[in-house]
Amino acid sequence: SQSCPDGAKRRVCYYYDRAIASVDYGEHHAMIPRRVDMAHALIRSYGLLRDMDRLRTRPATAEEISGFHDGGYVGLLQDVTSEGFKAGGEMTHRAKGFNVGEVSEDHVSIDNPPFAGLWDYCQRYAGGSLAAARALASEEVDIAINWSGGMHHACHKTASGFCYVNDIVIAIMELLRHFRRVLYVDIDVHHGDGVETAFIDSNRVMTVSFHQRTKDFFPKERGFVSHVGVGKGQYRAVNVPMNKGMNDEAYHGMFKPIMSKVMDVFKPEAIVMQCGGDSLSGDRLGHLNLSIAGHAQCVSFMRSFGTPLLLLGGGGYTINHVAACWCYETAVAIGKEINDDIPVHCYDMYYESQGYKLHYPVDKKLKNNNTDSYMAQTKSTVLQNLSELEA
Ligand code: V1S
Ligand code: CA
Ligand code: ZN
Repeated sequence: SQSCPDGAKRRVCYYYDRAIASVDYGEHHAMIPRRVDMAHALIRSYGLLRDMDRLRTRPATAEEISGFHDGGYVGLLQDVTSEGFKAGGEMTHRAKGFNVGEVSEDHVSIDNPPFAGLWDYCQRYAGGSLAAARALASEEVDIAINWSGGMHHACHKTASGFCYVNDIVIAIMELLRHFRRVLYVDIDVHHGDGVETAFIDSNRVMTVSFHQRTKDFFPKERGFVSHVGVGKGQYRAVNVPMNKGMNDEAYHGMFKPIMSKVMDVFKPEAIVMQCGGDSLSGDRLGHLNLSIAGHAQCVSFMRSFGTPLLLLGGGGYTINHVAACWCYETAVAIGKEINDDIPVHCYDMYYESQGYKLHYPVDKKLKNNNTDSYMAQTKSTVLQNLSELEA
């Protein structure tokens, strides 16, 4: 039976491409695209596919991707697939300028490695987000989902933070053809820098990022509360920096009042939400302490406004946690309650450490380093900035 807190059902469409499951960033890389396949397997075994339309589409073309990205950079991404990556050769030199394959200080791990099938991967996840945006613009659906999208760090001519093509910017540009104002909300533990930069001076896109902002945390020097946008975009970039250990209660003490005010002053006609699962408790890279229910409350809160909603993935490095989270959020989008017991399915062994339950416990020993006064100060500054947009 379908039920949901605001009493209204939503028409949901869902994009999934199994070719993404076999994408491999390299042996020790943190990003494991198979987590999207795990989420899909869970979604299917809970029977949720019956409640959504499947969005079948083609990969995004070079032309569509060049709507945001530099032509030379798009050419490089295509060549990584066709020629392979020749270490020490001309290709290495060319790729470095675009931040693909740059060797880090530790000389071991690379954030944006070149790998076989890279261009195909980018085309597929960007194609999903573009098709999702078009489905929302057609007004045939209320919510569109692409868990393989959400690559918020990619810039005009550079890869960054595991992201090569910024499917979010491409989807927002498509939405802007049909909607006057688009709101972007980013609950990934990292700052949504690529999206913020792309629309920094726009009065038609408001970007809001909640993120961990601690010394040296990626991306450095981004996402301060004082970064509010420029020119016509002034006060339309919103940043909510957080310290380690943020729990559900504290997070929602910020998220709900800030997002209510954003909805009030900006009045978006469409919402794009990046649901990175690295803000969950126990993530391998992030240090916040959200439960799956707390993370999903952000989705249900944004859903409750009844504005066309695009849900995207993003980070998430403890793969059983992120797969469980995106499955639960799919159920929230549909408006269906699902059982806490993980059904028997092809990936069920991954959930042994969480007792085969969807909802795993948060870290009770992790201290919340966000003091009441820090929270009050941050919230008050953000709300004050937003008041500048009041008519
Ligand atoms: N934090 C972090 C982190 N960990 C890694 C990493 C780990 C293992 C590898 F094999 C390769 C890389 N890189 C980083 C960060 C980038 C985080 C990107 C998050 C992406 C997202 O979740 O927001 C959206 C999908 N990079 C850095 O901190 C840069 C370095 C400064 C340190 C790490 N080394 C690997 C590169 C340079
Ligand atoms: Ca964020
Ligand atoms: Zn992240």
